[in-house]
Amino acid sequence: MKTMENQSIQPAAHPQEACAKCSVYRAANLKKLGVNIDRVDHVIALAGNPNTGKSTVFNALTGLRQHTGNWPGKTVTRAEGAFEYSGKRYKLVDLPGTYSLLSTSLDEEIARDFILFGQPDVTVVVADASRLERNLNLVLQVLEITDRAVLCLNLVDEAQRHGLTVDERQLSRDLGVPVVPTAARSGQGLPELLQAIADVASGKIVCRPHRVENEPPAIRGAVTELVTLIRKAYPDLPNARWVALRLLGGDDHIAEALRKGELGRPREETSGELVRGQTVPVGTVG
Ligand SMILES: Nc1nc2c(ncn2[C@@H]2O[C@H](COP(=O)(O)OP(=O)(O)O)[C@@H](O)[C@H]2O)c(=O)[nH]1
Ligand SMILES: [Mg+2]
Repeated sequence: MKTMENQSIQPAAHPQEACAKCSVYRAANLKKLGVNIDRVDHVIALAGNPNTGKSTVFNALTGLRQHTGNWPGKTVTRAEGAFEYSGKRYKLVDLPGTYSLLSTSLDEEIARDFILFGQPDVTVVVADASRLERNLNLVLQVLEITDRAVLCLNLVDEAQRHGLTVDERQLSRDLGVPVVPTAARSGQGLPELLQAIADVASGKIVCRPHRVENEPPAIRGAVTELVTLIRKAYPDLPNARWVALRLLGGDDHIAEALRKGELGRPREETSGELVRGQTVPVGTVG
C-alpha cells in the first residue's frame, strides 16, 4: 500500500511496466461513457470554486457537453456522467461551484451534502493555479470533511502566463493528498489526474489530509466527547470530528441529518443520545 509519504515512482522491472506508466498509454485506457451511469465501481465528486474548469474536466472525462439532472426537490442542478478507466467504471458528479461549504447558500449546501452524505470514493477539488490562495479555502474545507481527495491544480497555463509556478510536490506534502497540475482545456495532465483518482479510489494511495486542529481549549473536551458519541452511533463515518464541530456551532442542518440517520446507518441504541441532544450545548458535554 502506498502512502503520500512514499509515493515516489520505482524504476520499472521490465519494459511493459514502463509502458503502463506512460501517460499516453494510460489515456488510451479511458473510455468516455456519457450518461451511461449504470453499474459503477466508484463515485467521484468534482468540487471547486466557480470558473476553475470543473465542467471542462467533467466533459473531457465523460465525453458529455452538458447533461444536468435535478436534485430531488431542489432547483439547483448538478451534472452526472461516467467513464471507464483501466477496467473500472466511475460515476462523475459535477457539483455546483462554491467558495465555501459552510452552507450559506443552496449551492454550498448541495455541494457539502454530497461530499458529506454521498460519501463519494474520491472528491476531486478543481482549483485555479493562478489564484491558489483564494482557492485553498475550499480545499481545506473539503479536507476537513473527507480524507479521500485529489487536488486538480487547473489552469496552470494561465498561471504560467502570469509568471506563476506552483511547487505541486511540496503542496501535496503539505496537504497530504495527491496534487495534479492540469490545463484541462487542452487535456494536459488529465491522464495523471485519472491515475491519481484511480489510486485513491482503489486505496493504493492513502491520503493523510491536513487538518486544522486548533480549536479553542475551552471546547476541546466537548469535541472529544461528541466525537466518541458520533463514532458510536455512526461507526463508518469518516468525518466525526467535523460533524462534532458543526453541531457545537449550532448547525441545524447537520443536527437534522443526524436525527434522520442521513449520515449513514446509525446504531439504534446510541443514536438516541445524539438525537435527543440535537445541537448539544457545550456546557452539558464539556
Ligand atoms: N486557459 C485555460 N482555460 C481553461 C482551462 N480549463 C477551463 N478553462 C476555461 O475556463 C472557463 C471556465 O471553465 P468551466 O469548465 O466552465 O469552469 P467551472 O465553472 O468550474 O465549471 C471556460 O472558458 C473554460 O474553457 C485551462 O486549463 N486553461
Ligand atoms: Mg461548471
